[in-house]
Amino acid sequence: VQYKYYLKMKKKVLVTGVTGQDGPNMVDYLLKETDYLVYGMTRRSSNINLSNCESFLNNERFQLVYADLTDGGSLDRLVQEIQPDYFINFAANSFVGCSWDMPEHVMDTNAMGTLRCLESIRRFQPKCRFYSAGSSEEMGDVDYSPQDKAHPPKPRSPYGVSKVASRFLVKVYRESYDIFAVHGILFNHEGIRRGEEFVTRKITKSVARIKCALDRDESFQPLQLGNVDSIRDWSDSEDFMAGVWLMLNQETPKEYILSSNETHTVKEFVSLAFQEAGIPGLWSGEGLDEKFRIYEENKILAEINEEFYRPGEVDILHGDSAPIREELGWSPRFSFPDLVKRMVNNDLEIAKKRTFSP
Ligand code: NDP
Ligand code: GDR
Repeated sequence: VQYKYYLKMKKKVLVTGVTGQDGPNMVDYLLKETDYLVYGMTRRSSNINLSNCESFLNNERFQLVYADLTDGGSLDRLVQEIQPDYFINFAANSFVGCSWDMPEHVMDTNAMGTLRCLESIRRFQPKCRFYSAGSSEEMGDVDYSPQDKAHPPKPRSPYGVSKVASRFLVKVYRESYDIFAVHGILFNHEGIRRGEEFVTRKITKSVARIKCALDRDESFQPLQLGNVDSIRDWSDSEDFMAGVWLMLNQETPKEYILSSNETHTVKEFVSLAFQEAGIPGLWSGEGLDEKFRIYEENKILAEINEEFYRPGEVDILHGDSAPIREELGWSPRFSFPDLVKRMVNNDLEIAKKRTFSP
C-alpha cells in the first residue's frame, strides 16, 4: 500500500467499516479536521457497495484497502504494510435483529474480529492507538436510567454479548500490553448514511415513499413496524465522530459514553418524520392493532407487523454522557428534531429524483 513520496511522512489512520455509516462519517471528519492519510478498509463482496464513500474516494489523502475482520492474516498484512498511528474499528455485523439468525457469524466478526485487530496491533504496531466500537446494547436489560459507565453489562442479544466480549478484550489488552486501546460506549446514532434495515432509516424512507404516492394520489402500502414502544436515545452519527476522535487523543486511555441524554419512542420518531413531510397523523389502537393514520382521514400510514418483534428486546436505552462533555469538552450540534428533519429531507430528495428521472 503505497502513497506518493511527499505524503509518506504524515500520520496514518486505518478506518474499518468504510461502506457503512460511521466509517465514512469518520473518514470525512478526518479529511476535514486533520492532514493525516486515511486508509478505509472494506471487505470483498460480490456487489460493489461504495455509495457511502463518494465524498472521499478521489481524495488524494484517502486510499481504499481490502481485508476482512474474520481473516486475521489479512489484518496482519494491512497493519504491517500501513503501520498506522490509529486503528479505528467500526466494522461489525451491527444489526441487532439479525444477530439471533446468525449468532456465530456475529460473534466471529464482532468479538473475534476485535481480538484479531488487537493481536495485529500487539505484534506489529504496538504504539498504534485502537478504537473499539462499543454499544449501549451492552447495557441490555437495564437496572436504572440514565445508564452511566458503571452500569453492569446485561446484554439481551448475541450482538450485545459480542460487544461486551469486545469491551473486556480491549481492557485486557490495554492492561496486559500497555496498548492505547479504548472501547467507546455509543448510544444509537443515525443519519443520512444509515442502513435501511435500522428503524429510523426504515421510517424516513417509507415517509418519502408515501409522500410521493400521496402527492400523485396513488395507493401505497403502510409502513410495517415491530415494537413501537421501544425507547431509544438517538443522536446524529456526525456528532459522534468528534467524540470518538477526542477519546483517541486523550493523554491516557479512558472510556466514555456518547449519547444525547434524551429519550424518544419509535412512535414519536414516526409522528415527527411524517409531520416533517407535511403529513400529520395520529396513533390509535393497542398492541398488534395499533395504527398510525392520517389526521381526520382513514388512510393508514403505519401499522404493526409481528415479524419485526425480536426474541429479546431492550425496552429502554438512555445514556449519560456528562463525563465526556465535562472532561473532554464534547458536545453535539444536532438535536432530535434536527436529526429527523435531515433524514426525512434527504430521503424525500432521493425519492423525488427516482420518481422524475427518465
Ligand atoms: P454499519 O452496519 O452501517 O456498518 C458496518 C460496516 O462493517 C460495513 O462497512 C460492513 O461492510 C463492515 N463489515 C461487516 N462485516 C465485516 C467483516 N467481516 N470484515 C470487514 N468489514 C465488515 O454500522 P455503523 O456504521 O452504524 O456502526 C459502526 C460500528 O459502531 C459497529 O461496530 C456498530 O456495531 C457500532 N455501533 C453502532 C451504533 C449505531 O447506532 N450506529 C451504536 C453503537 C455501536 P459491508 O458493507 O461489506 O457489509
Ligand atoms: P438497535 O436499532 O436495535 O437499537 O441497534 P434498530 O434501529 O434496529 O432498533 C431500534 C428499536 O426499534 C425497534 N423497532 C424496529 N427496529 C427495526 N430495525 N425495524 C423495525 O421494523 C422495528 N420496529 C420497531 C427495535 O425493536 C428496537 O427496539 C442499533 C444498531 O446500530 C446497533 O449496532 C447499535 O449497537 C445500537 O443501535 C446502539
